[in-house]
Amino acid sequence: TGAATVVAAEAATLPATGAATVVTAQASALAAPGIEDEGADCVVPALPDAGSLPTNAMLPDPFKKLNGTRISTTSEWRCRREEIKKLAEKFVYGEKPPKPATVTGTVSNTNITVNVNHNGRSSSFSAGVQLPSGTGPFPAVVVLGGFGADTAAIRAAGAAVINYDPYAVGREGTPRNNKQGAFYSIYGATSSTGLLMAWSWGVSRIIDVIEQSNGTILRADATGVTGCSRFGKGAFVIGAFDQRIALTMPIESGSAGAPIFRGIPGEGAQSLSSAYGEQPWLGDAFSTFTGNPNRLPIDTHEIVAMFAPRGLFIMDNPHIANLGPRSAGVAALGGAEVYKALGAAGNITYWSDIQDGNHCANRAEWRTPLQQNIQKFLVKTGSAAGSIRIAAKAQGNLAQWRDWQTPTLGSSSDTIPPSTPGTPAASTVTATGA
Ligand code: MCU
Repeated sequence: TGAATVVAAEAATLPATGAATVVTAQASALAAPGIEDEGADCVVPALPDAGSLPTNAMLPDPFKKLNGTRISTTSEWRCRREEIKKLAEKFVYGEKPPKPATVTGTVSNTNITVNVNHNGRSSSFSAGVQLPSGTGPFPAVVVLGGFGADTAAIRAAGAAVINYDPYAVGREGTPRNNKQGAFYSIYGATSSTGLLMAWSWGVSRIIDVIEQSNGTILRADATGVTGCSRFGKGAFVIGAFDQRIALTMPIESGSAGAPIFRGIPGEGAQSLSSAYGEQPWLGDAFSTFTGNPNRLPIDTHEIVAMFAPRGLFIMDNPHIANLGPRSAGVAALGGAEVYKALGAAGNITYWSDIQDGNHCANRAEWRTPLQQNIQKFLVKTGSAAGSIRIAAKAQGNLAQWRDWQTPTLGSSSDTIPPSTPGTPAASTVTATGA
């Protein structure tokens, strides 16, 4: 793992006393780990088979490990998160392959090119760049699809806009057995991975190219992502599955995005079978859950939890029931419990308190929190605390959806065995996840 991880892990081991520690905890809470998947080295037990999943009408306990015990320290979250990631890949979105053998490309003031080679196959795509005023290198927000996101506000806040065409990486309008786009050119047209995860892979490769560039135009440690509607679903999955993304801002994502799957039927949102069938957004394996989400071993509150402690600003529209705003609010409330347990409650914002009911409208209410989030997580000059701000008409009750309580997690040092001669120092053990 990289140096940034070590810093975060060491900060988390400091005793939780005194004002100085609060500052340290805040600094640690802000740090994105700097690698795509911090828990890649975790040993995850065998996942359940689709056929043997129990029915559970409640949201699964995000703190409960596959072995049945609950995590009790913050350091255990890293590998519990990896379990959630693997479950989400297996049952919801399809697998996201790790970084391909070769990724090359260029970053200019106007364009990013990406070339990928893997197992004898290759593909390429590009994305437009619009810089803000001022002197770089700049942070950047990847904007999917070009509508719904306030790109003027993003640039005015000091971040570049990367205009990403998700369809270049995973096309819509194709049958599940003939998926197309740069991802499927590499991993095959019959890959069971859905479009949302393919889009996620594409953004990860853009970040690879930024990391490999000379760093004079765009900063690799300050990437955000946003998009509205189907591209809100995309932004949600993209941010969840790449921990280099410091700020994720999904807008009005609807079914297959933020809303808890278990809440969608009761709320009358776009049905799971409709969302599954409309486009191959979700992975093929989700087909077995479209009639009954209660057998899912995870739900989207745990996808929200995968972001913790990174920046997450979910924007939602309470005026369109088809979007499942009540279910999205419950996902935020449930995921926020993990943020709380990690001491990062101020890093998540959910906002559906808006006037204009038009889908993907440009909204005055979101401009200030959008810019505050960009300044805090990307420009790194701000410190505004996030908040959960759910419109009265879309209030959900987390208590009705859970049968678990949020633990007080001990500091990481609780799990570190006393060091013995010849073994690595305690902080090193923590940082490598042992
Ligand atoms: C909310 O996102 C989708 C919705 O899931 C689809 O059913 C509909 O066709 O398109 C929405 C969208 O992407 O609108 C721009």
